[in-house]
This record gives sequence, structure tokens and C-alpha cells, in this order.
Amino acid sequence: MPAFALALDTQTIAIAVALLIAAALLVALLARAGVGRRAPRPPSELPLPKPAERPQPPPPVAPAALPPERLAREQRAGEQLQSAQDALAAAEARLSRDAAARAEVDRRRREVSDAQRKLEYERRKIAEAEEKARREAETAARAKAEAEARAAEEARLAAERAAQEEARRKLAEAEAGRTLAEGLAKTRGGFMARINAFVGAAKELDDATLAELEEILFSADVGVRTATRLLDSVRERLKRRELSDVSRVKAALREEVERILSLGVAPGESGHGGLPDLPPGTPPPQVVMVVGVNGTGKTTTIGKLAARLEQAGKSVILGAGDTFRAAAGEQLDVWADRAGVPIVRGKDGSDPGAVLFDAVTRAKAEGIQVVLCDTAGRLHTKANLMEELKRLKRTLEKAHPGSPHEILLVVDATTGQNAIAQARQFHEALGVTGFVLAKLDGTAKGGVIIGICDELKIPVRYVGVGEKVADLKPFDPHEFVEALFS
Ligand SMILES: Nc1nc2c(ncn2[C@@H]2O[C@H](COP(=O)(O)OP(=O)(O)OP(=O)(O)O)[C@@H](O)[C@H]2O)c(=O)[nH]1
Ligand SMILES: [Mg+2]
Repeated sequence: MPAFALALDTQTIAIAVALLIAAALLVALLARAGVGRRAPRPPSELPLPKPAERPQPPPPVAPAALPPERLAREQRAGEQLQSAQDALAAAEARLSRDAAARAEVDRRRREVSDAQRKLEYERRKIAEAEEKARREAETAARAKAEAEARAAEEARLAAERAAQEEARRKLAEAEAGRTLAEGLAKTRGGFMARINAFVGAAKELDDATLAELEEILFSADVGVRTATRLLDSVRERLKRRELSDVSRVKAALREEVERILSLGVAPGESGHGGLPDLPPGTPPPQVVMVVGVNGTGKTTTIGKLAARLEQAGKSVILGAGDTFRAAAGEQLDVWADRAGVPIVRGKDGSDPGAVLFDAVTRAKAEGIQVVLCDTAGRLHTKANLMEELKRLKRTLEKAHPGSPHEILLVVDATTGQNAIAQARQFHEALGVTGFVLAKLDGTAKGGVIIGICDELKIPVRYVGVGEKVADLKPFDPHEFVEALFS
């Protein structure tokens, strides 16, 4: 193997050497051929050639005649050149003209498109304006229709309210309520029944009979003083021999009771019966403060009174001055609604003085004739009721100097003789100008009215014989006595 390798190497080297020799021969041949083709360089020992001398102008020669055919061709060529140049100039002129025209066209195009855009813009604006005008017209038409509908609805409601008002008025008028005689039925059945039984029995008017009469009168809730006074008047008449027998006692008592209830005012003269008119020259509104212990019937009386005054053609406003009892305001609200009169209310627990002040102020501003002021009958606070009422009275005086023109004390007939003490207390604190005896229908103790008039000399304005508007009766002493003694 190494011998074979050695032989191979020798052979390879011999081939490589042969190839190198052949390549060297080829290179030498090629180099020789290249040298032979190059320009022969002058031998460096030869003189350099002299620079060329300036050529002399040729001697003048007679012009040779040009072939006419060439001239013609040349002329033709010139003419062709000229014509090409003219065409070129014309083409250039046209080109320049075209360029100006093109620019103008471009400008005009721009103007047209601008004008178009403007036109479109204006058209769009017109469309928008039309749309806006249409919308506005629609809105105006809708508003007009709504206003008309509202006005029609308001007119309908006003007509409805007027009809309801009228119906309410008629109903209030039609609600007959009780007659005074019916309202006094229980009282008649009480002490009047005993008097009737007493006078019905034919007997001598001796001491024993008078003692019996005394006992009847003392049980009549007229109060001790009034009972004594009535008995004394009977004794007087007996002494004057005006009373021949027992049957005359009833007539004597009736006269005496009417005299007491009339407070010395002759029948037909004012002093009783309803709310007195304001004295001439007194500026309205007439302010009426309604007072009394709780539950006597103040609020109900105010409601009935408001309805009565309205029916008589007076304008009335209610002041909800009882802010202590929850629901007192709502109760008065119901009455205001039934009577169809305005009301001023405050929040529960708010200052009643402020409420009444507002009511009077509003009455003054609106020319309302009568202000009926409700008050509380009991306070939740420790404050004294009388002190609170005095304060309210001062507030009303401030709101309208000279007012309250009437302090109406509402007395509950069912409380009997206690009502006399109550009335005295209110009178001493406030100076009561008139009173209302409520709930006469519910009691046999109606005789208390005689006691109050006799002891306090306060005129009776109204009596209440039920809960309807017509159940509040302006007090008439004669009518009352008739109903009581019949
Ligand atoms: N039968 C009858 N009931 C009456 C009369 N007056 C009032 N009432 C009733 O008595 C109750 C008390 O009446 P109100 O008007 O609330 O008495 P008030 O004095 O305002 O009571 P307070 O606000 O609590 O102080 C109510 O149920 C009335 O309906 C009347 O003349 N006859
Ligand atoms: Mg009340």
C-alpha cells in the first residue's frame, strides 16, 4: 500500500510538471504576438517632426455651377424646414393658446364646481331652514292645540267645580237639619218635663209646692244662682198676687227665662242671633277668634259658620290656628272644602300665631270679609292654654288693629253646670264677646244656657243642635224659649 502511494505521487508530480512547462510555452508565444502588433516606436535617435505650418488661403477660383437639381432639393429642404418650423411655431403657438385655454377651463371648472358646491350648500341651507320652519310650525301648532285643550279642560273643570259648588250649596241648604224644638227635645224631656208635670198637677202654691219647684230648678243645670233667682221671681209674683195658681207658674218662668236670655235687649233688637256686623267705619276684615276647651265643637262650629256666612253672600277665610292636635288641620280643611272657602294652614306643631297672622294678612290683601280663627282646646306643652290664647289675641291685634272683633266661646251643652265655670274662666282671661252652645241635641242639660247668660251676661250667638250646617242656629231668645217650653 505505501509503495502504491509513493508510485502515484511520482506519476502525479511528473504530469503536473509537464502541464507547467506547456503553460509557460503558451504564455511566451502569446506575449510575442502582442509585441509584434504594437505601432513601431521611432527610435529615440531620430529628429522629432516640425510643427505644421499655417495653411495658405487657396487661390480664387471661378464658382462652379451647382446642379440645379440639388438647389431645387436644397430649396425644397429649406422650404420643408421653413414649413416644419412654421408648423412647429404654429403648434407651439397653439400649444401656448391651448395652455391658456386649459388654464381658463380649469379655472372655469373650479368656478363651476365652487358654484355648484355653493348652490348645493345654499340648497342644503334652504332645506334645513324649511325643516326648521316646519318643525317650528309643528311645535307652535302642537303648543296651540295643547293650550286650547288645557283651556278647554280648565273651563270644563271650572264648570264642574261651579256645578259641584252649586250642588253643595243646594245640599247644604236642603240638608234640613234639626229644628230647634227637635234639638231641645232631650232638655224638654229633662227638667221641662218635670216642670210640666209640676204645673199639670192642680195643687196649692204653698211652701211645699215651692220647695218642689226649687228642687226641680236646682236639677235643671241652670246653676244655683240662676235657680235661686228664678224661684225668687216666682215668689215675688206670688207676693204681688200675680200668680193665682200653679198653672201660671210655667208662664212666669218662661217670661223670666226669656228676660234672662235676652240680656235686657228688647226682641228684634240686635245683640243675639248670629254674628253682628262690624260697627260702621271699622275696616274689614272682621276677625273672629273661636275658643273653648277641647272637644266642645269649635272646629265644627267654624265649618258650619263658614258655610252659613258664604250662603249669606259673605266672603270667608279660615285660619287653622290649632296646630297642636294632629289632624285638626285636616278636619278644618274638610270643612273649608265643604263650605267652599279658602283656608290658611301651617305644619303640625308650627306657631299658631304665625298661621292666624297669615290668614288675616291674606284676608286684607284679597278683600275677604270674615276671618274665622280656629284655636286649640288643649296644649301638649305645659304652657297654659289661657296664656297661649292671650298671646294669639295680641297677634291678631298686631295683624289687624282693633281685632279680634269677636271672641266666640264654644261651650259643650253636655257638660252642664261645669260650662258656667268654664265660660267664666275664658271670659276673665279674654273678654268673650259671644258664645255658642253646641251639642244641645245630645243632652238634657240645655238649661245651662240660662245660667251662662244670667251669670256672665254674654250674648248667645248660635246654638248647635246637630252636625249639619243647618244645625247651627242663630240664637233667638223668644224662639228658644218657645221651643223649650212648648
Ligand atoms: N251632636 C252634635 N255634635 C256636635 C255638635 N258640634 C260638634 N259636634 C261634634 O263634637 C265633636 C267635637 O267637635 P270639634 O269641632 O272637633 O271640637 P273642637 O272644640 O274643635 O275640639 P278640639 O279641636 O279637640 O279642641 C265632633 O265629633 C263634632 O261632630 C253639635 O252641635 N251637635
Ligand atoms: Mg278643633
